Amino acid sequence: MEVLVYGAGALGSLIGGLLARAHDVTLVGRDPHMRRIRGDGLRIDGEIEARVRPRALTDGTHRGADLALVTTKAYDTDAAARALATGEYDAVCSLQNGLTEERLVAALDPTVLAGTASYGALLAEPGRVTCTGTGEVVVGSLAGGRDPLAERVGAAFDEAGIEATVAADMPRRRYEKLAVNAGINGPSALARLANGATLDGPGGEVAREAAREVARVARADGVDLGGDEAVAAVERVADDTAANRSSMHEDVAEGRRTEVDAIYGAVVDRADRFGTAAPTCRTLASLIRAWELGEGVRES
Ligand code: KPL
Repeated sequence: MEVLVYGAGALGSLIGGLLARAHDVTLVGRDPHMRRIRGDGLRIDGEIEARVRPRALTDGTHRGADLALVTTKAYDTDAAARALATGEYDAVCSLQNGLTEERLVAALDPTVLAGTASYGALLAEPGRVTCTGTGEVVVGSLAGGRDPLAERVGAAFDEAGIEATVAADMPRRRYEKLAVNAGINGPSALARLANGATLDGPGGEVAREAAREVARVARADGVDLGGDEAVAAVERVADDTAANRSSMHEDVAEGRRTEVDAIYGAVVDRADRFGTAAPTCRTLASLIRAWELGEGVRES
């Protein structure tokens, strides 16, 4: 299968590099990462030299592929959609944080699938990726139910030795992942704590309450996700990734823009639309946006 990974930072490069064991993979990302891959190849954990084709984001239009995986930061989704619209794809699958798929659907013709990848990845230096946690990939139809394209994408991951689940209950899983991100990312970034310590300390109640609010929004949206289930998912992921920093913690530590809009903004917008209360997520959204404004990485 021909696969294009759009937004190949740490996670996209890791997934793309692993997929290259069985598929023809093009990575689209930023220099100097792409330049180094062009010169010396992509190394995963210092060992595997993955056979991928690197392209810089600025290299122009894309011819297309069987599958496009979107792994950009959530705030780059519209730019990703504009770039992907110049090529032809059978399917586009998001592996991003936050509820980004609707933006891809609005801008693209091909079927958009939802996905999650519970791998940990770090860009040790340009061209060098470290896998900090092996997980699984889940793909499925945005509307839920069985989808032949999702089955094809799942089989492509399997062929490359990546454990993949093709889920018929993707709407519930998307909200569960949103609950995990809402529970862990904001509190860990504001308290500058690793994921495990965030849940164990005073921020733990904020994290659990944020997850309960996401579950309430999910139910208002017709998706069956219980508050206790959402809290259990947050606790499980915090436990599995106890020593890691969340992506929002990393962003704040590096003085970068965060994914606040695609995570807390999405919860608050939906809560307003469905008439549900989400005071904890609203407060977290305000605090993180205030930090971004103060840092000069946000315009308004
Ligand atoms: O997705 C994550 C992130 O850091 O963005 C995890 C580790 C699951 C925490 O929410």
